Amino acid sequence: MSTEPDAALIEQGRKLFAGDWRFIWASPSIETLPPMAGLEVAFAGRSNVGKSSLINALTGRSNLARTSHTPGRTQELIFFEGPEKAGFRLVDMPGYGYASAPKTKVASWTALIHKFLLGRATLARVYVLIDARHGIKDVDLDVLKTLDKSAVSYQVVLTKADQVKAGELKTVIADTSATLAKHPAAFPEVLVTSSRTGDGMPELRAAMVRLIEERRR
Ligand SMILES: Nc1nc2c(ncn2[C@@H]2O[C@H](COP(=O)(O)OP(=O)(O)O)[C@@H](O)[C@H]2O)c(=O)[nH]1
Ligand SMILES: [Mg+2]
Repeated sequence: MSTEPDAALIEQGRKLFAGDWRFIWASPSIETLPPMAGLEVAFAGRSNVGKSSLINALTGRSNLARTSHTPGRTQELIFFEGPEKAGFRLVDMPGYGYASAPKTKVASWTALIHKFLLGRATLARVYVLIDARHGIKDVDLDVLKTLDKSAVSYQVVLTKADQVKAGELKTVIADTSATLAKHPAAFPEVLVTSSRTGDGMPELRAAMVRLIEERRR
């Protein structure tokens, strides 16, 4: 399956994300999730990988999702809703792999992340964000394993592509693709993005339009 979007999808994606996006809900626990409705797309990844920045870049809003220089700040699932009448939401997930947090806290966030990924019927896709400077780490593999067990389609998105040289980027794409080849449930293609330059945003928006269309057929 090709994920190369055509011009019409790119334009629909631009329109969808140019609309009015707003914060609707924050859940610190699995018991306090919003009622299931519409479609949800979640962004998962280590603390500081660029999840909140990506949501801001997608929606063209500088401060919809709160970004942070201090890793481990977002400990809740944060829901944003778009202009689509039938309901389309983005979910900013708590970061995992935050080494300096207390162990019990890390355990409870990890449980929250894994429970959400496994048990949410409205969750249509998960984008697993990987820092282009670092590639896939062991904590990321744990999340990929959980996703393999879930019914959710998932894809890896490299972030901060502006921070690496073209040659290094090629290597990290090849290494990431090789890892994904061992995860048949994952999209084989890796999306390359930079929230700073906007690279990859049109393609990512188009991919979500395609997902919405597939689900409504
Ligand atoms: N150079 C660069 N920095 C980025 C990019 N995306 C995020 N950052 C920075 O990385 C840090 C963490 O970003 P944030 O979105 O809060 O990460 P989160 O913890 O995954 O939500 C912030 O200082 C951002 O400015 C990017 O595409 N390029
Ligand atoms: Mg964040």
